[in-house]
Amino acid sequence: MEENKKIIFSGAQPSGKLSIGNYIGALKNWVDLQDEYNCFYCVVDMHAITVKQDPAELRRRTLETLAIYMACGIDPEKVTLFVQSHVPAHAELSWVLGCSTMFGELSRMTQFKDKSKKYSQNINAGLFTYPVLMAADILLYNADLVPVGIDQKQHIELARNIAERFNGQYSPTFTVPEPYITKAGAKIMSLADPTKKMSKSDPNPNANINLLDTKDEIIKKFKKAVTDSDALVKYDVDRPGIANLMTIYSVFSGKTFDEIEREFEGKGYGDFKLAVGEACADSLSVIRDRFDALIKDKAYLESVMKEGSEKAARVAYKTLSKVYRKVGFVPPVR
Ligand code: ATP
Ligand code: LTN
Repeated sequence: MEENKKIIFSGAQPSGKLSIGNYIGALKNWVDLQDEYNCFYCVVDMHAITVKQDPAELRRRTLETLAIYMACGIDPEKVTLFVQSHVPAHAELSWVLGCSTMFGELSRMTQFKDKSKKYSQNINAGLFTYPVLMAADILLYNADLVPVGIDQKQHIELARNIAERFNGQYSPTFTVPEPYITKAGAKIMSLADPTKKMSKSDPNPNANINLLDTKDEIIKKFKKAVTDSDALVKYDVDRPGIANLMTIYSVFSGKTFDEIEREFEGKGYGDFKLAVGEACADSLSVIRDRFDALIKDKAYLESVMKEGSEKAARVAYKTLSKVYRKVGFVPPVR
């Protein structure tokens, strides 16, 4: 670990197949930042069990998520890449931080409110304290920056409040983290309902593009994407369907909104949707090929996980033992 570089932490849940929302909002930035920062990238399996998961599927998806990170360009030689449950310090710090977090603060989290509606049969305590575990993830590594989509901004603000409160209650311990959210692509919308966030756990397969979808699937889904009836390719926030497709096209083609508007002047939505599908499929085919090779090599994935969790644990336990000392726990006699 280079001492003079700033620190980044981020993670995604292995709660489904990663979507282009996850890629554009988070993963793409993780890749772009890995040379300049000391990065910790994590598969947050402990967060995933806040909603019901099939154990065998969770196991499979955790490995797949790790392979997808690498297929997108995350280099395990440059960053610390690991699985959350392999570093028990996350759960341990979460308990302590929970005692510096107010019930009222957690009650205001919009993700909790949304997920309690969506999973009304399973409003468990973990779903409620989810943001405390997320604060522990970030604060264990004293991260300066946290690259995420805009939906996570409120959780990072809470992590900042927890850090400041703990630092004030005891003495300066944690770095107060900043969110890193890019303007373009901070919130990719569902293809089936462009007023809703694209979410990997959406039960409607036409709502999102998975990073491992085939070219055919991708083109078909874009063809069905919900837009308005204007048939005019022009960026306008009040036309969320077309604005969303333009954002996606811009990310995958590298073209600006002006260039896109000129390219489709006088053409209809049919041509435009096909172009978006092709640009997206071309970019994702590289990721898919790399993924196919990586997922076959279980020994390699296991060696990455092992090395990553050892590296992460060294940093994490340094922070945790400082925290235990500050709150007044008697050190164990060894
Ligand atoms: P779930 O559907 O299980 O809640 P999710 O698709 O919302 O999952 P997460 O694992 O919670 O994904 O998020 C991983 C990262 O991807 C986070 O940084 C999150 O902000 C970002 N992200 C998720 N969905 C989008 C989206 N539609 N647009 C931009 N960023 C997104
Ligand atoms: N809560 C995030 C996933 C997540 C995360 C983190 C992101 C868990 N721990 C730490 C950034 C930093 C989500 O639902 N998208």
